[in-house]
Amino acid sequence: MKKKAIIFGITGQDGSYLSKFLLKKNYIVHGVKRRVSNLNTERIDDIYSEPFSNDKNFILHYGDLTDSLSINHIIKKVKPNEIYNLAAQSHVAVSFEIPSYTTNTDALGTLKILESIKEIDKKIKFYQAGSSEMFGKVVETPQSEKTPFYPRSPYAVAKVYSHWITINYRESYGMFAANGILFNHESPIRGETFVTRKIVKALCKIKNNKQKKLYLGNIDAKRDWGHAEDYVEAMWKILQHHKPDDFVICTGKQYSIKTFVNLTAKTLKMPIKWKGKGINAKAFDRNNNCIIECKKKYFRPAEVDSLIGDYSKAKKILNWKPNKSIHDLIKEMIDYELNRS
Ligand code: NAP
Ligand code: F7E
Repeated sequence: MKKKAIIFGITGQDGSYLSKFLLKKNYIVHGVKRRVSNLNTERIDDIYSEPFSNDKNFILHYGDLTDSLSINHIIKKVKPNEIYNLAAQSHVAVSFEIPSYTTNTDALGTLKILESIKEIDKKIKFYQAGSSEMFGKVVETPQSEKTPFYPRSPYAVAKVYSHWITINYRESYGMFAANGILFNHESPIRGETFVTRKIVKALCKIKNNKQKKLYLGNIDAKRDWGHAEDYVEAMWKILQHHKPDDFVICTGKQYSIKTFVNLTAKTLKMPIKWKGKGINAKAFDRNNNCIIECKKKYFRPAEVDSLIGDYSKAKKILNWKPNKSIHDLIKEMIDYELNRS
């Protein structure tokens, strides 16, 4: 019998990569999408054609993490073996503007799924999409499963709740409920307002004379960036382990936003020169035109300055490691962007 999985957040970056990964593993994938006024299935539309799937293997349902009835109904109807909770208001900066909605979705949404599993069938395995943002103002470097959390945004606080409620349901009710603590992961289909996609898209346009300037926020922040394709494999491995546990997933390498800009410009063969520091930093092209500036509106009320993870537990127990480097990632993102325009 084929395994059945439900993915909440099917229309997002990870939902798309995970669907394709599970379909290749011969799963029947049920995705939960929300009703929106514009089409939101662009990232998964190609799944309906070869080599992935057909209408029998890939089934979409309307639902919303703020609506327990829809969650309950879908889980009861599908009776899945595994549930992946990837749904979230996932933008950290936006979470400062809509903290209540972010909490409702990113914290209480997780609780609603766990309650439904408890009520319907405690044998259903559950994966929670935790985040390195939970480490926030880091208390140790690099960050591992043992590092205490210090969340710095409504988003991160909500994810800490989800992390602990997942552990609580595992310990209280013997459920297979596991957390991934994933560091930033990107791809050509990353949301366009996250910094990597924003940089790649803008520099490609600037190179082709379709845009004059890119505005950024804090370019001194540092992140541990991996590729989404590698990270969805880790999600699946976490649920195949013989016992539910929590795992940090990362590359163990760190770059600043400024370095990400420089690497992208270098790959595009666009020499740039920086002048000034902090919010006054500006980048100039070979003709001395200013092509990058910083704007206050892209700075956050509280910043996470530096994240770098340690994935040795995942390597040892799950035999997982990242395959794609930041250079592979940037090259892939650029190729996708240039082919679109
Ligand atoms: P994403 O591209 O923003 O996708 C989020 C998904 O959640 C979308 O399908 C979105 O639907 C859906 N969603 C939002 N609010 C919802 C609601 N109220 N009810 C149901 N669905 C809702 O995020 P991602 O990068 O794929 O990340 C997947 C998960 O991993 C998220 O939980 C994120 O917080 C977490 N995470 C991401 C990273 C990363 O670096 N990518 C790292 C650590 C953790 P629409 O398409 O309709 O908006
Ligand atoms: O910002 C700085 C910004 O929005 C990265 C989400 O997937 O990963 C993501 O959260 C850094 C921050 O990602 C701009 O201040 C500078 O320091 O790409 P980001 P994030 O906040 O790290 C974690 C792991 C998640 O869980 C989240 O769901 O870049 N930055 N200038 C900027 N950021 C943005 N977005 N836009 C700028 O113009």
